[in-house]
Amino acid sequence: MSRLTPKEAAALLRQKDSILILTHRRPDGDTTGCAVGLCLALRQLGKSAYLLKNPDITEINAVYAGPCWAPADFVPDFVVSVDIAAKSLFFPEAEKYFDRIGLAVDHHPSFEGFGEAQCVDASRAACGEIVYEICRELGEISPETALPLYAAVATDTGCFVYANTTANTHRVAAALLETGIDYFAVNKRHFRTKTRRRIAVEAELLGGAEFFHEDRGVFLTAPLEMMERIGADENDMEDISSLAGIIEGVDCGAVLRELKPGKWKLSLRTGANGRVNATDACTLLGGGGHAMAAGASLEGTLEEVKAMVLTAVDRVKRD
Ligand SMILES: [Mn+2]
Repeated sequence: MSRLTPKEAAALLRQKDSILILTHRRPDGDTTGCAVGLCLALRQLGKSAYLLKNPDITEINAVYAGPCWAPADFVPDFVVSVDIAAKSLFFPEAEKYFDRIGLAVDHHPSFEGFGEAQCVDASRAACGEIVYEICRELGEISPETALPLYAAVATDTGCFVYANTTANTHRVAAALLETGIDYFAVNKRHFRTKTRRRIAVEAELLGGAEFFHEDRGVFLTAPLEMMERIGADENDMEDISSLAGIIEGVDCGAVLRELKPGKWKLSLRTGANGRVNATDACTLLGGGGHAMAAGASLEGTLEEVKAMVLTAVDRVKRD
């Protein structure tokens, strides 16, 4: 096991061919953009590189991945994971590669430390910032590579507004813009467009907000019944966890989504004041993530999972 800089990671990749890139379960813009960007940069060197087909991909991210999905008979010689922090985040078809990860690239403080080589930097807002550096070492970044990498960096920072955004995030974005990509279209699609079903979901979540900790904490809940009533699907739920953070005075937003009957996904978003460390709270619940953004999987009725979340948050909160 070795820790590599982006430059060393690029040198390792130069020695490899027939490369399979893995994204995480319920893929977001960061894991998808990283995988596609890296795949195209490797192909530019004449290598054979593919993404393992992720069955959970949503329409908004699928547009980037189109040319990269591996054919069913692809046999990789080297496997790379991007933006995957934990074994539990490997989707079922990816699990068989867990013990074969040659290079793990990630930016989560809770990264579990798998992979023969690792290129991990928890100071990066998006894994896309690290993959950008790797791609830059591999050669000149083409607009085709830059576009998914821009989507990675933009989406993990909520279009450069979340507290994880740094000067480096902007430097990476600037370098990607200079390749001539249509970033306006990316940003319009990800941040300035909502389906009517999405607007109905947001209205339900905000209308049903339940406050705790003297209005500094809030539960926003999306039970299956509500999703079915509205006709909302995965495509209408992209980045729904950021919704709690827009409520004035809230520094602990818990978004609970029922994925299957009695099985919930908690997304915890907390404030820059450090009152609640989201990773500490989610670790108590068997999950993990970043200090201000973490998650966990929970089982029970809505009332039961809310009680579990409240207990965990109470244990880690500082006043
Ligand atoms: Mn990420």
